[in-house]
Amino acid sequence: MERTFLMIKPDAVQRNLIGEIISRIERKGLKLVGGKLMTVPQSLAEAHYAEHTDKPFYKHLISFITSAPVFAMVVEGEDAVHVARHIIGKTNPSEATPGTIRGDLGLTVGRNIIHGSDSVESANKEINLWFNTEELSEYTEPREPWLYE
Ligand code: IDP
Ligand code: MG
Repeated sequence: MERTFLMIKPDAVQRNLIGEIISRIERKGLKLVGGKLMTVPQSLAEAHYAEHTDKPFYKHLISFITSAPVFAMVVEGEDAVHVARHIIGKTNPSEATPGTIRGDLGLTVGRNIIHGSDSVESANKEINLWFNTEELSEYTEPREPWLYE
């Protein structure tokens, strides 16, 4: 089983979309193993988006992510990193396929609803950055035999 890090961004929290988004993740079959509403400290935002330091949108990105609470999550499932990115959709919501979270709920790249780790390596890094091990739960869901062979 694979784990990935997801973060519902301030725009979606302010638009009361937490329930809608978690519902899509649950219905897909991914298991929530950690979750918290939090205001992101500047240092965490900078560490999380370190790869984008040189991008023209970096300053706006950091001020947006720290501007209001986010809902950070860890989800688990087979091929979870890829599956989550797939249901999230393309970075720019105006190009994201309808049926995806960004394709259905967003309009512009600067307000694109949700973050999802882009590889197993970044997922592990981001999970460690955002969560302590005691904040993550291991449990079995009764639906699992109906999701996996
Ligand atoms: P991703 O979130 O789909 O992995 P990245 O390229 O890693 O996309 O960019 C990180 C975040 O930076 C995006 O989710 C979006 O919030 C923001 N971003 C990316 N490109 C642009 C842009 O061209 N203008 C404004 N914000 C951008
Ligand atoms: Mg990315």
